[in-house]
Amino acid sequence: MFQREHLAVYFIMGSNNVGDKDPLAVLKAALDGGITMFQFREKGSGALTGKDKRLLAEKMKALCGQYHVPFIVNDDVDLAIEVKADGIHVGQEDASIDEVKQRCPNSFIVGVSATNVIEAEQAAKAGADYIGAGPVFATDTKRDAKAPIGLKGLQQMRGIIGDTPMVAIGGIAASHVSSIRSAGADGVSVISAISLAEDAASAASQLHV
Ligand code: TZP
Ligand code: MG
Repeated sequence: MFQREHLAVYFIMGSNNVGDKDPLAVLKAALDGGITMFQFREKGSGALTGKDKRLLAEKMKALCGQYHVPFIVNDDVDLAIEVKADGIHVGQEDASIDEVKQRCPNSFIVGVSATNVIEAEQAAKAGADYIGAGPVFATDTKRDAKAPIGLKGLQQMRGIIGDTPMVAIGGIAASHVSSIRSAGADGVSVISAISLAEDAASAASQLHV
């Protein structure tokens, strides 16, 4: 059962977010450091496809399972169903919430990205389990990221979505966590703050409030 507490420290990663490191080793360290949810986001240059992508997803899912941490797949509804993920995360250009809910098991956690209050309100009304709000700050990790919404943008989204769980994303470091929480987010989602850290376990633990 999904709870907003799962959003506290939400790690997102694909095989091209870890430099020379082994993505499974980075994920294991992040789990040891106490991440509360994980999203497999395999996209961009050099991203795995087909069987290689599926094999990595299966290994990551098994690892997350050992820690009772939900395993979410970004975008790829077929893969999410195939590997029996715990959920799916879709962006505004991906499959609609209706389609996702129709195709996936009832138990699936469905997350939706929102870059402004209109998208956030629509996602909440359509029954998203959580909203990924951002980018809050500038990021080098996502090339086509929209303009940063800042803490003010987060506050505005919280005002419009009521109780819907919301996690902040984009350029987030440990020093931002308390102000992000104060702006109404239930947690932080990060890629590089953990995936490129020298010590991923320690980086993950520092993202807790
Ligand atoms: N969506 C909005 S910003 C972003 C995504 C996937 C990238 C976040 O990466 P980082 O390294 O935590 O800024
Ligand atoms: Mg997407």
